[in-house]
Amino acid sequence: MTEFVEANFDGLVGPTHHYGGLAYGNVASEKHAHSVSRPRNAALQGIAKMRALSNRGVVQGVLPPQERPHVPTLRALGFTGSDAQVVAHAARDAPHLLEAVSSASAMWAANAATVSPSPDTADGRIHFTPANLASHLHRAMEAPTTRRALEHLFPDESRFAVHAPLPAALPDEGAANHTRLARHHGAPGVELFVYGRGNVEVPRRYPARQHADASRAIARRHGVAAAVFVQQTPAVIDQGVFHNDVIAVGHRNLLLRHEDAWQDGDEVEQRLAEHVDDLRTVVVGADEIPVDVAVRTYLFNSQLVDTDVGTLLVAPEEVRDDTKVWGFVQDRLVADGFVDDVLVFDLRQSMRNGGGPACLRLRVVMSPDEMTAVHQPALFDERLDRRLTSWVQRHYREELTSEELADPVLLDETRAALEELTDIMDLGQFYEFQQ
Ligand code: SUG
Repeated sequence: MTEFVEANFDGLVGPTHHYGGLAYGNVASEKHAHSVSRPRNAALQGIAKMRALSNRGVVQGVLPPQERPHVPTLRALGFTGSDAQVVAHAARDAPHLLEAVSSASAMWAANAATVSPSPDTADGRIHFTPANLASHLHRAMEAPTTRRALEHLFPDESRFAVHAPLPAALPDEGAANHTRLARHHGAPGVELFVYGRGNVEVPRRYPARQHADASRAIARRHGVAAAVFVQQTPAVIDQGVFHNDVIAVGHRNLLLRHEDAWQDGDEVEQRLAEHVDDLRTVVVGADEIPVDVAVRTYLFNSQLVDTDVGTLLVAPEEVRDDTKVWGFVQDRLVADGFVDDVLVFDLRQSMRNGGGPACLRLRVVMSPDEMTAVHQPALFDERLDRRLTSWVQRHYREELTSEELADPVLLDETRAALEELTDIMDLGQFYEFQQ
């Protein structure tokens, strides 16, 4: 048997990380709108997670941050003049648009794409569909660059297929609404697609982001042999579950789900078990962990990863801070043998925008052969760690306020940083400002 492994590609936090209050329905983003951010800290928190997982034998990759503020988008919105004038005019006339085009949201790599590994697909290639993220301006801007990044990192068309994002009329949020389960990584798996809209009852308070037709189109174009489609419960979306990965997480043959996550959850589980005969599930009751507590602590946004010492739960500090949730982790997950250990990280900078450990990574299950075809400078090792850490320390501001997004020096600073990053990650002339 060739040993397939699950690589985790984390989004490197960009230098303009800030709190724009841009994501309606994401309660953390709304709550922290316009508070002071700490970009350097945010990036170092992300790198610390990559380092810890890499040290435990997880194959860890890096997705580069995007060019922000994104001047081409401001030009498309009618702002004119030099790049500095474009930013100044937007700051004066439409500061909310400047906030949107300055968002470092590409850090949440779980929204970069949906990935179907080769054991699941008709042509035996790994398929990627970059998410169009059409439900929000600041996120929709990511799609073209994400596509180029994936083409750069996974260049060999005989092994990898990077598709175009879907048309914007069918909003798609990528792997955050997609889970793959299988007996082991190299076995044909079943792919679970979770949607919230598309000819179904919609939530009353908050918008549903993922369209059912988008999920179906992805499964179709990837040639996924075994796909299961499920509707997210409108009531949980109304409680702040804007992505499925806020209420369920699956890994290999283990599924952890809240009982309220999906319409007909038990039936869905049976259908999954038809494809994965040793499926193990933990169903979390609302009496054990109410949905609002799941949203506040991000328990379900933990990563489940295989390491040298078994399966780890990679959780945010907020999980340990809540006595009841921490008790659940110890009594139901560790003591019952579903996970072997728990790693806890301070990811507060990202968490305050609604991004936990699982949001920060894109999983790509690969064979050793496929792994050799990946753009190697994007793979995390001690050298990349040292170079990225020093790069962040030299280029990132300690603090950033919404008003400071208008600072013309910030544009030059971020460009200088990204210029150096293209060298560190061997990305060529990757960014639009370099063309
Ligand atoms: O799309 N937050 C992101 C968080 C994404 C989390 N990803 C996953 N669950 N996989 C979002 O809501 C907030 C940005 C701001 O307000 O500045 C934001 O976009």
